[in-house]
Amino acid sequence: MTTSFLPLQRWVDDVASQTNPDSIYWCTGSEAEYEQLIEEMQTSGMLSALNQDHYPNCYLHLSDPTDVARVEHLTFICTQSEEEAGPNNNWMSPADGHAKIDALFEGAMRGRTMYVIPYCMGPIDSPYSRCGVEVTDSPYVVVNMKLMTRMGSAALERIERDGRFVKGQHSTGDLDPERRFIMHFPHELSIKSIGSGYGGNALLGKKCHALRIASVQAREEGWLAEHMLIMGLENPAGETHYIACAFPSACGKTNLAMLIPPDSLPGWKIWTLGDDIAWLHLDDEGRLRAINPESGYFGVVPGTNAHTNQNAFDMITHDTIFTNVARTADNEPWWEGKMVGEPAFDWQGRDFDPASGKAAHPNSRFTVAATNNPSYSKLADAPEGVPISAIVFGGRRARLAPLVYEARNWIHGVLVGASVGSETTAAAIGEVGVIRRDPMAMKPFCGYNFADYWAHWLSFPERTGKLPKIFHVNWFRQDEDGNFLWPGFGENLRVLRWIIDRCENRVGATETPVGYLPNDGDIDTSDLDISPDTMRALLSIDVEHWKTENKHFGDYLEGFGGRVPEALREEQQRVAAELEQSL
Ligand code: GTP
Ligand code: SPV
Ligand code: MN
Repeated sequence: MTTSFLPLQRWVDDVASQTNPDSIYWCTGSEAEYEQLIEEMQTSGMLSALNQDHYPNCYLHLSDPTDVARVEHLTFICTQSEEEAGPNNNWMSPADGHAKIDALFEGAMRGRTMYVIPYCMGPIDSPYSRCGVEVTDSPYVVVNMKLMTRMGSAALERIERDGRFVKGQHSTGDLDPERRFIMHFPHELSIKSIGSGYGGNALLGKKCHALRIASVQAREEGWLAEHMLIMGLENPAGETHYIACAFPSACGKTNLAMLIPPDSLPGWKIWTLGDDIAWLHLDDEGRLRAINPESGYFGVVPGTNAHTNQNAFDMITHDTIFTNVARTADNEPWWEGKMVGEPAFDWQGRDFDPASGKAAHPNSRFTVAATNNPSYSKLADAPEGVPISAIVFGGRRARLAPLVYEARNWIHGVLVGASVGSETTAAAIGEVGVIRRDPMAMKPFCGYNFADYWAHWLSFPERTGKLPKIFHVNWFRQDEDGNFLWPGFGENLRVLRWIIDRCENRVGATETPVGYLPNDGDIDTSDLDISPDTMRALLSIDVEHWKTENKHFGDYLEGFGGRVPEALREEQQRVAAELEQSL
């Protein structure tokens, strides 16, 4: 297979003459192709089969020990002006970016096969979907793209019909961190990535295309590309509300998206539409609708067990690729927090020795098709997407943020999103557990200047009167000893229920300078082992702490200079003034 679409054929030829692969293979996306690649990777040692009796069609990939997470310091946005990329991004001019990375691509695929992967982000027949083509020398990338996207012949047909696609050029190179770069050229609709085979660095449809490139297109075209899960909540009366939630990396999106209702909330059902990315458009009636551009999950493994999330636990017992987990003596995958079995070999394939650290890497991941999920919603394939009732921001905050609060209006909601701060996690290389600003959970993923991004968010009320309400949640508040105050996981539905009740105007709330808080008793805690004091602590606002936080955010805005929208500054100052007036 090749293509009748000349610009694509020409680009593939150009990449091939630069990188010199031994052969070129156009992916069709068939099951047979997937099985063949899995077979070949077992022969080459890139994958190993896990216990096929207990984990049928599950395989393990151990990455290079220096290549285990996203590399934000090596990720660049290449635009003519540095201002356009903004202080939230690393910047290079397009000329410098190409020169730097092209030198590394020179001959990089020698001795290897170059795979051409046409893919479609979003349902194949949705007007909201966008296509791309990734060329890569990694068969591991191909099988992951097969699970994560609509990949192969149907996508190619759409590209030939539409006449446009995002170009993604990837090579694992020599995996030397000194020769690793992820470059984005938003105005050329192109991505070049070399030196990593891991997740968001290498599966270019995901963060590179569906967030960084798409966020730039979304701004130009009047929509939003966000780091959000999409889920449906069906109440016992059979009514379903859809919500979209933005939490930073490894802060609970996958778990929330496939939550299992606790026994105390009989009759509720949860439907998963997406666990990581949402594309949001206004429809003809002015409602915000979401599609999930992906069709699979690349999820955090550690912590997954029958108590935290039985759905996720079951989902990854078959047809799953594991990356960087440990293994038991009888070749089952193992990770910290699995609660059953014990590790014999660690994530580097060595005999497990507790003295050399964790058995599974903290950012070890599973890749599965979304249809593996017991709570998969068929609407994930609906071309028109689903209408969104609420947008929910969140993060890991040991102290500051209450369990839940509601923004007063859209402008305040944009402030709430823009001021998301969260403790860093193992999803990116760097120190873990330090609080950093992560506006809308998009710090690593917004392809342009945050100041312009906030202005774009703020422009929505001019276009519709039907915007969803905006909330903030925090499952991670801790006591003095570092214990989580809130049980989390399935019990989070109690909080989501309050959010839906607010959207339906079924419940009151207390107005504070930082937003609306639940009234005493309005979050149902029946059957929960949680004291009224703890509940009050979870819903309390420490005014002094909030003043400091608000001031920090004001200082952070200064870093974006005159580009910061006036309305956002005014809203931050309004909150500051009201905090000053409260006791
Ligand atoms: P990315 O895929 O990196 O974007 O992350 P994500 O937001 O999908 O994170 P995920 O759901 O995979 O959760 C990451 C970690 O948070 C896991 O170790 C979970 O066990 C933990 N976690 C998820 N939900 C909760 C919760 O409600 N409470 C607590 N305490 N931990 C949680
Ligand atoms: C994240 O880090 O937010 C992820 C994992 O979802 S990766 O695909 O590696 O970016
Ligand atoms: Mn993510």
